[in-house]
Amino acid sequence: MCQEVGHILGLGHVDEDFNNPPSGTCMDYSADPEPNQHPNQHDYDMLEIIYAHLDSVDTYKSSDDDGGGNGNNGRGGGRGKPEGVGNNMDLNDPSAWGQSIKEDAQGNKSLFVKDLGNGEKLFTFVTWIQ
Ligand SMILES: [Ca+2]
Ligand SMILES: [Zn+2]
Repeated sequence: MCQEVGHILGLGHVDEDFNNPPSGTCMDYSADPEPNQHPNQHDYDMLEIIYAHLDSVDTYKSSDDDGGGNGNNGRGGGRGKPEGVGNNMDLNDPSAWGQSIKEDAQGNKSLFVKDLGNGEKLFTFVTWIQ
């Protein structure tokens, strides 16, 4: 369960070798699962990187600044997806995701960013399940 939740959050497998020494994280395949029942520090470090807040936009604060709008003003009121964003894109088509900026442990592209203009960016997280 720990590994599947890790996948959902964007983590890959440490390795898929059941017979090497367990590495102490639930993201490792192992015939000796006892030491592998929790995330390790590397997993938490990866989550920090994946979910790093890299821009200066504070959506929580902006929802206070604009009078607590909830999306009806067309700019999203600071919460959730701004109205209309993505309506003209086929997000099932990877070419709509923009530039890849991160790879998972297996080297698969796992995070994309597309600049939508007007200070808006679209981030697409891709989880590769094996
Ligand atoms: Ca292993
Ligand atoms: Zn897995």
